[in-house]
Amino acid sequence: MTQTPFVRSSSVQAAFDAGIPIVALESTIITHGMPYPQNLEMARQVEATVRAGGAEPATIAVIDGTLFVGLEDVQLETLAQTKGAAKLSRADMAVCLATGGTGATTVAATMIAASLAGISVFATGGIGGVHRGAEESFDISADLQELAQTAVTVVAAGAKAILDVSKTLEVLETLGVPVIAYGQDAVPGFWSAQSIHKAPLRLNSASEIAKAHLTRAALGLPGGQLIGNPIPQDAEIPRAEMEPVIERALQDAETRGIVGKSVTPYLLQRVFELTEGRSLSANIALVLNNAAVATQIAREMKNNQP
Ligand code: PSU
Ligand code: MN
Repeated sequence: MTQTPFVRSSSVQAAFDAGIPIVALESTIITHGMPYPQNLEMARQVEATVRAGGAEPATIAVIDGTLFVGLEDVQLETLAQTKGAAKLSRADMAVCLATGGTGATTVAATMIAASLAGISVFATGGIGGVHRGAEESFDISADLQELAQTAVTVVAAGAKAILDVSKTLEVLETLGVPVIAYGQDAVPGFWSAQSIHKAPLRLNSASEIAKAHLTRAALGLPGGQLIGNPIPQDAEIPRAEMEPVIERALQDAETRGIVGKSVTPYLLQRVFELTEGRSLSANIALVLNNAAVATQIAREMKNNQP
């Protein structure tokens, strides 16, 4: 085994050495969250957004037993077309590495890799959370525990609206995770900017978010922050329109006996079908918006570092 359990791409290593801010990006959204070829277009656009904002993107994935922090374009292209990639969370990453496997990292696994590689800011679409009916299924994403223990600021458009958002917020509060809405009072509703859930915290600038991250570290508090960044209004699908679609997708998942890791990918795919692709356009728009905000935070983090 090499000294570090991960490999930085040459451009991520160069940025790291030069003190250029880096934004981590996940790969489950590529392999399990969106269909090909839109997934590849999205992944490339997200990287371009980060670069345009003056930071270096680091898309994270396990390929043939190596944990890559930063992918070459050809690796991104291959991954986007890989059918059998595993979906890696905290529980699965070591086994995948030890057996030479290939897998995409969820929010939880991406946070772990980012933290190992010295990256403090990460942009995704929406985090995993407490599923509806969790009182029966016990299905609660490992993303929540990860936010409680790994010091990475995660920029998302809220928890995915397929979840039980109230319960997700309760668990995050119990775990001591700051849930910060960016520039508005409500927790963003993923496909819609607003929601019925008031955010526990609100900040209005990237600089305040960066300072809050550094202050948590100074206080010796483990864990990260969840930033709820609303989807741009011209790209949103109103909540009233999405809710019946989500209900239908949930029913279909139950009828088909979908459980465990497959639940989120199934629901996203079903919502895509039921909205005739509109959910995908919204999802891409919100990810790009999150990448732009994460880039600003990463830059502020560098400016404010002791
Ligand atoms: N954001 C998206 N689409 C996705 C995801 C996030 O817009 O597919 C992925 C993330 O990798 C997140 C995962 O960690 O969905 C949640 O999966 P689960 O509910 O099984 O924990
Ligand atoms: Mn789950």
